[in-house]
Amino acid sequence: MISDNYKLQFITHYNKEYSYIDSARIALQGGCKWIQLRMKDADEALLESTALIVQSMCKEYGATFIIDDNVMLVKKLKADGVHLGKNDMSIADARKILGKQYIIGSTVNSFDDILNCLSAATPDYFGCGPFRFTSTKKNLAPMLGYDGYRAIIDRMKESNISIPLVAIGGIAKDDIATLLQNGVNGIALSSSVLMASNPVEEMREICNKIFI
Ligand code: TZP
Ligand code: MG
Repeated sequence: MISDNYKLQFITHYNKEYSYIDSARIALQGGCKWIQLRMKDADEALLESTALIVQSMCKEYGATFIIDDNVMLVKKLKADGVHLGKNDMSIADARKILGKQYIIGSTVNSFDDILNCLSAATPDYFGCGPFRFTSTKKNLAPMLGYDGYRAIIDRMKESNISIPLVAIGGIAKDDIATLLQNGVNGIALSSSVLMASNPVEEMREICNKIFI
């Protein structure tokens, strides 16, 4: 069973107003309990120094802290886990390095990706998307929409696959109820919070939609 804390993941990002660290602080102040530090354009030193700051903020708020891509940094900092895409270290290799105590998330864009991943290893959750277009991520896979998620979840049920599926990509507050009704287990988002006129309040309202 996916614990309540894993129903909502905030992905760090930046814009004209907010830095990566600001974005994590906003999410935590708004009540999010799961932060993924994603800094595609950062070198190793900047990633590590930012990770240390965001990790201590997450500890202060009792939130789970995972890092995108970088298994060795997760191990070095004793973060809570890692999120890996299809071109990153394999889930099997990451599991060998991190063991079962760490969260390992895997990006998938289709049911075939899920089968492919499971043929080698078992992640703790799938990050599945994109729901719709977003400029936060480059080289987006085709959009899934509600129908795409329904089809993937139906096939997971037929195959008795019960690993939590977290929807991602272009998700805004008003999409959440329908996505959950369609069977997704959790939501990951970033830009709809950072682009809101009051991002902390936006995150609070999103938490209320998910945790009530
Ligand atoms: N993968 C697909 S979208 C995304 C990632 C990591 C980032 C979050 O997207 P958004 O649209 O800012 O919520
Ligand atoms: Mg990656």
